[in-house]
Amino acid sequence: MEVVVFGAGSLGSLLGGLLAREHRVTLVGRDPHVSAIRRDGLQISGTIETHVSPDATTDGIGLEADLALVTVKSYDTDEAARTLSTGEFGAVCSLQNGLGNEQRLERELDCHVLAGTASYGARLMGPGEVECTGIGRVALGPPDGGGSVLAAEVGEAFTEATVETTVAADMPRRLWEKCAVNAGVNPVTALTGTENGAVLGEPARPIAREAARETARVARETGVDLPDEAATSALHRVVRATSENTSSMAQDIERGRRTEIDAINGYVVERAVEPVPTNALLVGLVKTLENSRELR
Ligand code: KPL
Repeated sequence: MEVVVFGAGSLGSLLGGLLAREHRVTLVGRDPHVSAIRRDGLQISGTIETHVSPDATTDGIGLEADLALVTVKSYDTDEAARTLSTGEFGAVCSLQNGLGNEQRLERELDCHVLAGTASYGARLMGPGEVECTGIGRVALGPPDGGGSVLAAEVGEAFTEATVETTVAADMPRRLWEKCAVNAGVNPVTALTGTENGAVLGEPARPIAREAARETARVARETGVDLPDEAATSALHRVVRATSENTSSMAQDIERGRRTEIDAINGYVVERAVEPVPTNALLVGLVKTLENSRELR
């Protein structure tokens, strides 16, 4: 299968690199990472050790492939969609944080859009090198749920490349569950400069749990069956498995970058019918921090 990975940051580079063991992959990213990959290939270290030589480019215009994986930050989705619309793809699959990404891709693209979640841990170590900090799982399927031949084909291609993959008929529930976890972990760790594990201790725990419960309530308001208990258990399970990791939002703040708060807690606030005070407070605090550091 020919695969374009649009957004060769940490997760995009890791998954693109793993897929390159079996498929023809083009990574779309920024220099100096792209130049290093073109020159020396991509080194994957950590839990998985391998060296691969995918194509790499900084120019995403006019590309063609069976599949485009979108791994850009959620606030770059509209621009990614416009760039991808200049090319030709059999399918596009979002593997991004937050909610609403697939709908924004669908607005610009006339090919099938799939939704996905990825729990692989990845960290960019330097140009041309990405560390796998934990083998996770990719789940993918139609954004509105149900099955599709296309999702099955993409799932098979991932599995052939030994990427742990589930083809899922319940992507709406999975996306909201992941959002509930991120809504609890990401802003709390970003605001306090702590690792994920801090969220299970006092006094952070009830704040994160309440953010996850509110997210589950909004999921139900939009017709997705996500009980509070499922959201809080997912929060605890993921935090226990990633307790020493720095969340993506905490990394963004640490590195002086804008966060994905709008697509996570901000999306929850926007879609809520009943008040969601914990999510609203977390959005306000993270945006205040971003504004004070001129990150927006
Ligand atoms: O998805 C994550 C993130 O950091 O964005 C979690 C699951 C919280 C792992 O760090």
